[in-house]
Amino acid sequence: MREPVLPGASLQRACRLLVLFCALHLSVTLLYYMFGGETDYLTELRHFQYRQRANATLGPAEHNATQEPPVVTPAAALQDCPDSSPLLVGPLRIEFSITVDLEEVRRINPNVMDGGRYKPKDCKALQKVALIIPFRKRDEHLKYWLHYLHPILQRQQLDYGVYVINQDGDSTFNRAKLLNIGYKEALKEYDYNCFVFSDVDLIPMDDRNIYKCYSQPRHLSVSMDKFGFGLPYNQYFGGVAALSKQQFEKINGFPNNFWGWGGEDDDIYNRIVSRGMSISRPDGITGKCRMIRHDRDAKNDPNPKRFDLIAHTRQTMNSDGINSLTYSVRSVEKFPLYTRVNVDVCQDKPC
Ligand code: UDH
Ligand code: NGS
Repeated sequence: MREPVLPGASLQRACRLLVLFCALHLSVTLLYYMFGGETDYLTELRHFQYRQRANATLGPAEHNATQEPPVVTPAAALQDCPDSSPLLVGPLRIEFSITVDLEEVRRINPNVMDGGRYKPKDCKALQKVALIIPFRKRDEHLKYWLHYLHPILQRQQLDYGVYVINQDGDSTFNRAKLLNIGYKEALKEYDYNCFVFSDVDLIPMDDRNIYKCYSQPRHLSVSMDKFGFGLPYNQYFGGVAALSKQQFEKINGFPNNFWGWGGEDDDIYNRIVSRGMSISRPDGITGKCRMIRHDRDAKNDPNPKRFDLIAHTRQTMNSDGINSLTYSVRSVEKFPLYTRVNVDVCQDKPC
């Protein structure tokens, strides 16, 4: 005889089946998540969130839909600046009829820090450059230099500092010795690896003429207006030049014994060549620059000994240079756009 089917028993069986089905569904879903079965939607959402974060840290020109998830960059680990700065504009209009107000120069260069220091905010500069200017009583020229050079150097994305080395007193001017002093004094402040030595009255006419160092010593003022936009002679190394720390040390720096005008730049050229290096230069268009016209300065007459001195560079350069430099610093002044180092160059007297 068949047992009667009770309504309570079939309900119980149906419930057991439902619980079994739910458990099965739960375990399949769990396995799917654990072993990579993310839905396309979830993957898309995650990538979208990455892109949102990436775009928030980039400039408008750098937005790129195919970009990889970004690495969040702390200030200390910025990416290197590009080899060629995207901020360069090329040829520049340079004129000396305008009046320069240093307060205004300061206002339009808000990122230049005290003492004339600057470094890019959103990338790590490729070089740390000290700009060294030999100086005495050329304040009007210095205003033009600061007015034109600060914006250029920032567009070149350099980590830089400006050092005006002022020869105190009325001794005979000594350009090369002031440049040596600038090298030493700048290194006391920061770990510079490149040194650009610039006359105060020379302004580049193209910001693609980068004020940085190259694999060979670099001559930057290669196409001056006063020479009809060319070189006065092939070995000319005057005006503006860049040497890395290693290049400068390799030639024992510059001579200290050229008192008065002329020849010290030829001596530097001789040093470079005698140490097996060559001169690197920009092309004649990129290297165009203007000089501020001026009269000969007091206490800087042509040095009658200069021809004899440059005939003996190879013999003198080992004992005359950065290794024999003596001077005394009278004061170091921090101005908003430059650091001024006042020095006694100790002509005819021990320091
Ligand atoms: N310098 C000074 N003060 C001086 C002398 C020179 O600041 O009293 C600096 C300044 O940075 C200058 C550089 O040293 O740009 C070179 O000076 P220089 O006199 O050797 O060279 P420059 O080409 O003049 O400026 C050469 C003589 C110009 C005579 C012009 C006659 N028309
Ligand atoms: C050469 C000088 C260099 C000088 C160059 C340009 O004759 O020091 O002229 O001078 N060498 C000697 O005198 C040995 S400039 O026209 O800029 O005054 O830089």
